Amino acid sequence: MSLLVNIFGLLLIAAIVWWFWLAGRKNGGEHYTDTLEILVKDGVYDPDWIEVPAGEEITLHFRREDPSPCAEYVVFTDLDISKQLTVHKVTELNLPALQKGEYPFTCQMKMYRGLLVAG
Ligand SMILES: [Cu+2]
Repeated sequence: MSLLVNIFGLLLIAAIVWWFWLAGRKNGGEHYTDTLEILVKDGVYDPDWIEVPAGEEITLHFRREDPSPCAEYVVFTDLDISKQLTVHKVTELNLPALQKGEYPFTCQMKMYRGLLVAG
């Protein structure tokens, strides 16, 4: 009996992990367009998971609505690119053509976190 309970428990955990993983990807993921705006507010980038085309120069648009210094810069550590964001304005950030892969972006203290997925 307890074995059955354990198996059921494991299956339940697996189902929950699976569901959250899928749901997270679905909610967070957004396809890049040249009009996509990334909202910078309340400690999160929205969207915080963006699919972008590899091998093309792209321009990201950050709309910063958080006046706190925390949100002032967006930093792409792997690309050695950072940009100061203006409050209540849209700041454009040009990126070079990317190879396939994942490129995290953060504020300078790494409290805001997002991910570009080039593919
Ligand atoms: Cu910060």
